[in-house]
Amino acid sequence: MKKILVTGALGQIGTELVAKLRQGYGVDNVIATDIREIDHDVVKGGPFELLDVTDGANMHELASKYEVDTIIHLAALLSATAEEKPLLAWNLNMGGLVNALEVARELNCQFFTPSSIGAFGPSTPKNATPQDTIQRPTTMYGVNKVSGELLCDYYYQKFGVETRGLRFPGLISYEAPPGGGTTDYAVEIYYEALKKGTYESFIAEGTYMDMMYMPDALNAIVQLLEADASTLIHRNCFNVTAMSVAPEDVGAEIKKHIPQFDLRYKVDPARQAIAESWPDSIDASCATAEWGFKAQFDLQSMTTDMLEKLKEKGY
Ligand code: AKB
Repeated sequence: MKKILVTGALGQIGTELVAKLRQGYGVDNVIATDIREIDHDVVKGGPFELLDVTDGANMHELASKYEVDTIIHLAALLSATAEEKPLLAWNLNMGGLVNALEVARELNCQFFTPSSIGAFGPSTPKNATPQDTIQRPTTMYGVNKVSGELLCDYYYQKFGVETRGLRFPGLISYEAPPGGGTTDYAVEIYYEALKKGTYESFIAEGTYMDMMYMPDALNAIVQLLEADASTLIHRNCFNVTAMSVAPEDVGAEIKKHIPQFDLRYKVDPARQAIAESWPDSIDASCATAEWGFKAQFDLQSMTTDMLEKLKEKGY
């Protein structure tokens, strides 16, 4: 039986992952932690502790107290915020990661942390970006992600920590909003389409990036954590994706449900520059071959579900 500590549990991924893990492994076996406490199921529906991930001693104390055997480390600043506050991003993203890896080493825990398409840069092949390729990102977030991938490799090779990870594309979801990411337009567009019938995209027309619907992301995390180690050639940074889309593709799909929907553009140069440094589409065939990754949702089925779920929430 797994006993799992999750950091950043109130973020976009954590909010839904904690619910899924509690359902699968039992409420008392999932310890949610975050730097803030709010009135939410993640806090009220099972064990919850306040944790600043830059405080390694407190992380160790909590992991020992609950006798966890798995750490899922999600707390991090996303790309656009990291670019605005690079020093904070380095300290939080790298400091938090090394603390979490140290706790995993000391307590012999399995370990998961997400990497990102942000780990690629302008010199990376733009289309069908391979699993193993050039990684010279030009953003602080990308520097953090490549360093994180290498650090996880190091903890596995040097100390035998069972580290695993995925390079996530933009994640689209309706439970908790993302914050400070470059791909956030692809979430905001659904909310605004229902609220106002119009959306002003901060990413330019024709800019392709990979995306995935949250249920596929959550399944991928659980599937990779449960994968037989002997099948894994790669370990910490599997490319995973469900679709490669530009804003107008998402807009056109929304229009099928809301014909009057009007998509406009007010490009944010900072986020546009980040988007242009990332691949247009990545190749996830190693994840498929090594542990059976397969996304269920494409743009069409995701859009139908997103709009339905948001309407149920009153949008
Ligand atoms: C971001 O836009 O920063 C994230 C990511 C792709 O890692 N959603």
